[in-house]
Amino acid sequence: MKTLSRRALLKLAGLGTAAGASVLNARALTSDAPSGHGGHAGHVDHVMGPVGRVSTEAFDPSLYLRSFNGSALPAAERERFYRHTTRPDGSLLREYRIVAADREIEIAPGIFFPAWTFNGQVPGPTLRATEGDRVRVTFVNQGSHPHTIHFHGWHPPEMDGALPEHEVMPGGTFVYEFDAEPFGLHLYHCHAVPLKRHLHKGLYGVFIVDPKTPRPPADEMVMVMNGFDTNFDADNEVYAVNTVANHFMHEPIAVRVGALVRIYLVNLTEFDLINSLHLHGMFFDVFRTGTSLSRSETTDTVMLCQGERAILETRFRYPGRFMFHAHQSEFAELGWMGMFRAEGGGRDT
Ligand SMILES: [Cu+2]
Repeated sequence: MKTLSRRALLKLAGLGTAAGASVLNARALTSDAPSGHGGHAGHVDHVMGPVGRVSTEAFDPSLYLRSFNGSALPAAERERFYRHTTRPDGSLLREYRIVAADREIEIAPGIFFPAWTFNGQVPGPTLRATEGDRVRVTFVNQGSHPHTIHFHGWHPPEMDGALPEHEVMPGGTFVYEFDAEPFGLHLYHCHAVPLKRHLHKGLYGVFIVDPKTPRPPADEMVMVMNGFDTNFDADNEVYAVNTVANHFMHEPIAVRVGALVRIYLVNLTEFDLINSLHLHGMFFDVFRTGTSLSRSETTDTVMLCQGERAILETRFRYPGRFMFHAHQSEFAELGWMGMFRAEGGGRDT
């Protein structure tokens, strides 16, 4: 692919977000992009409207959204990844198999990124346990570089996956084992050096620890805010929630009016100091890091630092379409934008 600066991509992406359609046009990245001459004097070169779609065969952000412990996988595939057994005290032993592998992924129409993945996907699968469960993760490194898994949460130092002696060489295996605590919304990621490279290449995922007394039933979903540095200049050219730019503009998230919606929001964007989520037409309760059952604040925009996360809860009051996006306009224009579609409770649109 032609080398592409962030500014050039921003220019080519089509800056008209008023129509709710930001664009990442693969054709515009090549030298035969439309020139923008004639009748458009003074305008930057750009093409308006969504062009092309990313294949969801290898990774479907909509399936990832509501997949916990591989619940969206075919049974046989899920068995290879996850199983649990009950322990004498009633808690569970949860066993996972996570494999690091190099894989090219499509992040916007025609834009491929040479990712490093956990189980072939970015983000890696969402792990979910209840406080007090035992977690055992067999990590296999089939990638081309040394990797680790560093979990956020309580664990002994030898399980931290962060020191040079913790690195698992290509072809190697390591078993991480610890008790799931505290309850909250956590993450896991590779901690090999250089850290920012290993992180932004895609080696990260979400780790949810539920309180022993569960949160109220809700329509639950995971959103990982991420970005991709396609030309390796330590600056992101593509932003998304759940990896594929603008995916949820094309495939709005269906929710029910009046139902409790719970979003597990994690910021795994590298190179930018902060990221944010803004939801149109409504407010939500924020539970920062998910470590308390009392809300931290009620707002319509939450800002998270790198590695920071928050549980968001809300109920849609009106049927119809509601946009959500980074409130950093540049991120939104480069792919971090999506839509809810609320149905029921009155007039559907
Ligand atoms: Cu790594």
